[in-house]
Amino acid sequence: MNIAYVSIGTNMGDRAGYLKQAVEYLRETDQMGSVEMSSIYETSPVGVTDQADFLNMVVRVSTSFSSEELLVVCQKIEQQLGRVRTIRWGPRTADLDILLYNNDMIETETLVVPHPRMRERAFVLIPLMEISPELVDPTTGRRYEEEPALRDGGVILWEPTGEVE
Ligand code: GSY
Repeated sequence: MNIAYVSIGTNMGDRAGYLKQAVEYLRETDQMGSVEMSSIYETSPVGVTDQADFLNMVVRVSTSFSSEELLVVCQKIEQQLGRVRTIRWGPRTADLDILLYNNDMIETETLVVPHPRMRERAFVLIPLMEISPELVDPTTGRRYEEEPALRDGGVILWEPTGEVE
């Protein structure tokens, strides 16, 4: 089995509902083993800042899918949750980004892993460190726990883990 980490974010409509449904879809997918969730955090928007606050979480999945197959699964779930790509960096019903896939470094036309911006994003690092504080970035060899962005503001615990079922 492979171990992958996926970041899920939403800032439209029933935000908690979209997160719960995304986790449910992952759990229902064939070739997906365990799906372990972080808590849910409310986070200030990064990039385009003039938009609604997000809810963010990270899940750790065990899967027999390849990284490219997992990407297709994530994109399908985004579509099932009604995502329409309009403004880049703009509001969205659900965004599923593969952060890590085993200890692999992947660079294809469709997928870059580790996610190229994850080390700069507190809304990714905080839930990621909640699940797996020991993780080391395969490109830098540094522990994510040491990343300065981990101490950026704008990330508030919204619903502790265990309450999403
Ligand atoms: O890359 C994910 C989408 N996204 C987010 C997000 O999920 N959370 C926050 N806080 N800001 C974001 N900006 C973008 S784009």
